[in-house]
Amino acid sequence: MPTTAHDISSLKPDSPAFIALQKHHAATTKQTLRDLFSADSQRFTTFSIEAAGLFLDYAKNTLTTDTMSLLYDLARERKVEQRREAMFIGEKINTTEQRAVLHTALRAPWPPVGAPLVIDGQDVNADVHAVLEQVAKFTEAVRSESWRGYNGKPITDIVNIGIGGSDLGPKMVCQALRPFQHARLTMHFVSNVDGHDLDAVLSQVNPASTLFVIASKTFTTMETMMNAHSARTWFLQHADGAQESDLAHHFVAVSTNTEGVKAFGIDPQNMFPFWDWVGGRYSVWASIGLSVALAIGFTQFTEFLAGAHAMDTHFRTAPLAQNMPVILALVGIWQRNFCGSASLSIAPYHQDLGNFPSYLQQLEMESNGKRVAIDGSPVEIKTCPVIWGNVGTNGQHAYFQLLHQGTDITPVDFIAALTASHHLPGHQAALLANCFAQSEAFMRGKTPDEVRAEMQSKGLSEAEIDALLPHRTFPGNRPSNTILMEKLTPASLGSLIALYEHKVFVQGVIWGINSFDQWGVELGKVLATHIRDELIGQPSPDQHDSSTNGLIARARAAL
Ligand code: G6Q
Repeated sequence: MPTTAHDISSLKPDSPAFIALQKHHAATTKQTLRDLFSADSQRFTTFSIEAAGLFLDYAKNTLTTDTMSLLYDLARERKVEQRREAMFIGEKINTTEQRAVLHTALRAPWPPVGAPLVIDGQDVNADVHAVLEQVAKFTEAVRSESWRGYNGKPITDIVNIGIGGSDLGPKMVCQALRPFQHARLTMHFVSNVDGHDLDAVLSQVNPASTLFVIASKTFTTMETMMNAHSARTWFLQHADGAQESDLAHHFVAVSTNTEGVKAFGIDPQNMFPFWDWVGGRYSVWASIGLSVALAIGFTQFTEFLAGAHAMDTHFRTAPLAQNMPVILALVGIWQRNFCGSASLSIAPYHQDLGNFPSYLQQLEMESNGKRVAIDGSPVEIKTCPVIWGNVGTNGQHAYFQLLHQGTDITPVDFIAALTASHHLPGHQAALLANCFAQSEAFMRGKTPDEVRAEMQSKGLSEAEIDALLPHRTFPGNRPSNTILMEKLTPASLGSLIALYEHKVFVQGVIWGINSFDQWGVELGKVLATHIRDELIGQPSPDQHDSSTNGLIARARAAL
């Protein structure tokens, strides 16, 4: 049975499952990864799982089968299975906004299997299908050149204007699926209110063959509206002889706000709607994915959705102990709440996943960066760690030093595709070798004895060895997960994103927080408005401290 969201309090340190895990941690803290691997030749088999086209190896974490079974007890105590079902059937689990959370419905097959999903009297599956048809028609028209610019030129450049959830998803996915992209189309993404962002793109494109996709759930976000208005003005100034009516060939909108879209001057026929039950950071599957569908075509877009759906089905049906998102989440809980890790580094060993760490940064930190539980009580344990990272091998030549020898232990998620999308000989083996070598080195480290023997074999004197020994020793015992896919395709990417979405969900349930609101982001949306008015109008020094007043004064003198 699903639970109602209201009865969810925060995870308390005196919960029986939490106490059992604490005791277990205290009793096993001396265990090292080296010991665990030496003691069990089957460790890789025991602590790995395959699902929906992905393979997860979590053997390089300081945990045992006892740890996992205590973590499954915790998941059961926190009613993960019931809450999971509550999400899938459309209960309003986003309680602070009274909304259902149904990104899974965006990738459900059509026609729907089983009973229709009805939210507030609306058939969700039918709505989703209708918008997907609209997306299919439009993307086909642009790609086949039947949709053209105002003077008959085919579209060559697509500029997605949006920020946060209306930018990070489509940008990350378009980059990741670069090899699947239409040869004629170049994708651009503008998000920052800093005019340098839009300016850099406008300087590269021809207005007559450019399509602007204004992506904003609310259609009120300051950055997006300012960029959209500037793009509109630029178009009218730079497209030879273009009239207001020509804008219809070059501006389309993705939004839930029909009135706002109309007020901007975009015909609602050129608007791709979505719904308030789709959170911004979960919206790449909805019409916010329009830029993705334009880039890779609708058929491959449906493969992307199908990949996510395969992970949804696995997540919804697999028992806890055979459930990849649940396991990834629980390993994260172990690292965060028992081993004390404050951050998680994401290391995709795939250049096309370059934007994946910042995508995950929003997904995890905006969802689970919370300090009160669903019932309003303060949480008493740590919630979301800091998420950060960059592609391998680049990170190895920069911050991996800290991961190997720094004073904090930072778990790493390595992500790699076994097969490359290019044909350059040698590169893929070198890339994967680096990926596996790093996780092995984090796990094993290098003992003083090993370092001494190594230096002795190189003929260093004992004095030199003694001086260098502490610097060249690696403590090891540093945890990591490795996620592998056969190849980075629309389907495997869909599955990968859904894996992390569900991981975030499970962790939110365990901590007892609402993963689907974002009051901190909402705060940011209003904070700057007053100061902007003061920068360009009358200052109000009595509203601020001396530092803020000083900064405002300096900017006023320059603007
Ligand atoms: C995502 C957040 C946030 C949002 C942006 C853009 O979950 O709510 O990142 O996506 O602030 O909002 P709009 O799409 O409304 O412009």
